[in-house]
Amino acid sequence: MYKKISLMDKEIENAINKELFRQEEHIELIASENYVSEDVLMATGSILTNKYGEGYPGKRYYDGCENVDAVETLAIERLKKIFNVKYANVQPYSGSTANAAAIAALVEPNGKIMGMSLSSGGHLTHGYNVNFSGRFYQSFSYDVDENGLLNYDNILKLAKEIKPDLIICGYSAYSREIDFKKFREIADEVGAFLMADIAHIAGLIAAGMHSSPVEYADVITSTTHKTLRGARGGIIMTNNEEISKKIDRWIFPGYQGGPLFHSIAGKAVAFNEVLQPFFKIYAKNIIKNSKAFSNQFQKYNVIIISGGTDNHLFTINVKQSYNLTGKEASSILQKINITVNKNTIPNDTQSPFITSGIRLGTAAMTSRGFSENEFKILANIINEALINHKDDNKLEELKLKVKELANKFPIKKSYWNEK
Ligand code: DSN
Repeated sequence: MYKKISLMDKEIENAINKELFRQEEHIELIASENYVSEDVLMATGSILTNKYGEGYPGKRYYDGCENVDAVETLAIERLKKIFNVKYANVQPYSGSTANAAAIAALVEPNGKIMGMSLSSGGHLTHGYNVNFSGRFYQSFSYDVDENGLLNYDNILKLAKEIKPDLIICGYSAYSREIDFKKFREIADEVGAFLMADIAHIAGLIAAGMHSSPVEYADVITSTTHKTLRGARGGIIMTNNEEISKKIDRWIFPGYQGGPLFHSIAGKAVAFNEVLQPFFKIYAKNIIKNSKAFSNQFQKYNVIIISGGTDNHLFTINVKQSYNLTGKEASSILQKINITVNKNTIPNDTQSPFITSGIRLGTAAMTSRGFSENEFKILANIINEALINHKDDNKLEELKLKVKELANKFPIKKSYWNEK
């Protein structure tokens, strides 16, 4: 269990401790969240936050960097080992700055990029019109087909019409395995670079539970805090030396200033955990749980986008299943201590703020020890709540069940003893 903190600043202390209580009492199903170990927390909250060190290990613009050099070098070496890559940059403050630097390393301003649309499950940084990626580049998007699946023939056809400089694969809300080899073939056919943003599935790839893009993508970006269960931030990897130099320059001095060494230390500690045998078991359980969870919903005739899941998440069409918007469904679940996020579905008629879907992920609760059985119970609770959302007594009864379940599976201090 995480501990309460004590600060001179009582207002912030109070908000943090209330958040600790919220995290413990709620069932967390946001697919991009997780519970880091106390070691990761400690490294992230360490005195490394005091240090400046623009540049890279051995080549800094400041003195006194010998210790942070050791931290950053360990982070880089561990990351290279996890994914079997030659070059890694661990400085991105977030997945978004990682993507900004990676795209800049591959495409000139106003060049053409092609990624999946937001409503099909893509990310803002893959070309959305109000994001840098849609403002500084000519952006084009592909969608999933009528079954909610990637259709590689359609993507190739579009790529031939557009002739993009860069194709982006890897998504925020796509529940099926990605065929990176097919994406490479499409990119080769139209002379484009290929970038894989594995933010969501990085932990599954690291554990060998999802195929790896390393052989196929020119550049791979990720966050470190989703299935990878590390400190919040981003990373970029490549096997191409020339591209790696451009990436380093686009991170610093291109988009960022001083590295956040406390965050890099938190990443490094998590990478060491990812390299341990227990992490493989964890990743396997995430997928097992996700399949059991979505299968249970299907027993209640709930519509899952793409018909199921191969990874840690899936999206429910709540409009068709319960006649609710995503916003309504997520607010109902919040009332009974279940946290999800509203999510657009393919060809959504609602705005991203309302949506017709909710996205559910199993990475966080698998960290707390949930197995298939608990996820089946949870599917039943969610289904009951969304059907009976006007019945306050029913919601109260379900909330008690959720609290009981959450208390039975406290947040863990460490994952090292897991078998
Ligand atoms: N915001 C993240 C997610 O929830 O998937 C992606 O960056």
